[in-house]
Amino acid sequence: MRVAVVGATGLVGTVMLKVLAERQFPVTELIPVASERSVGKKVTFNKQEYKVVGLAAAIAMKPDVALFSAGGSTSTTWAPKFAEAGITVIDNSSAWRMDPSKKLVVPEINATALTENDKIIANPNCSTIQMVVALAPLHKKYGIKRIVVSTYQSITGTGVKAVQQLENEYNGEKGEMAYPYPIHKNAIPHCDVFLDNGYTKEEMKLVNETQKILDDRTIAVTATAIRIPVVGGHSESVNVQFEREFDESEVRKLLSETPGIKVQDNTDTNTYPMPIYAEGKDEVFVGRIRRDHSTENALNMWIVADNLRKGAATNAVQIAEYLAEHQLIG
Ligand code: 2RA
Repeated sequence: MRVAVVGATGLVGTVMLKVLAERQFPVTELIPVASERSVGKKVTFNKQEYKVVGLAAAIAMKPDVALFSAGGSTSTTWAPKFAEAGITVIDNSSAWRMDPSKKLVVPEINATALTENDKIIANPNCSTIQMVVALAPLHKKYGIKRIVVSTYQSITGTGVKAVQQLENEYNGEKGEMAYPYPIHKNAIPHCDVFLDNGYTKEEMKLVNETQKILDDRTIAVTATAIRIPVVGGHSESVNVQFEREFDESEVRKLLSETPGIKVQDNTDTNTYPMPIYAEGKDEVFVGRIRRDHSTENALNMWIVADNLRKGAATNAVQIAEYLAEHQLIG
């Protein structure tokens, strides 16, 4: 399979290359793609060096599939050009996620909806992916009525500049700021930009994308997204209320038996998910599972995942794997 990675020199693009190699995706030709200023740079894939090419050159090389993680404006302009050339695009930006004609896919939940006609497929936002992976089996069994989520997000979600800011602050050095405030020893209740409704784009992604992926606009969602000085992954405190009664042991069993979920939950041994241990893994880790006694049919849980892997690169590669396995690409 000829595979293009658009944004190959960025944080997520680099992880996409790593995951493609780790999962032995059948790459016969790798086409690393980046902006004109990066053309000619070299990236390593499967112990081989490849030269970065520009977007137009990549189309001419006729990849079977293109994994995009190069920002919304690049996806808006170039995903249609790749698609028109017959190349299937899996886009990690927010550009196409809420487009009614595009599918927003978490393979464990809704990959079966994909057909050969889907030439631009949207990869959901990282904080959405880990939440819906944990909640989808519970929604199927008990029907979700309402979700209240607070996220504690890794600075890697912002990019290299944020990681550098934390390092500088930790070392007492001055440098470029990715955030309006210090991130070291701080928590910033501001991920992405504020909208007129007082929420941030990140918070509204949790609302809108969750409803689209679970295909249920009646699910009420409210979110607060917080940035914390962590690099291993995003953590989320989720309160979920169901339409129907549930049994806690049945919830644990259901989650434990769901592919992609690892339940880490034992207060006797202080066992619960933490980003420092989730880093570099592809599972969605769930713990602190406990009934919310303040209202009916409600549950609290703590959900952690590596936002660069299952939250972005691995989910995109898993979509490509599904397409390849079902002869929808290649
Ligand atoms: C963030 N989810 O964490 C957003 C984009 N990756 O900043």
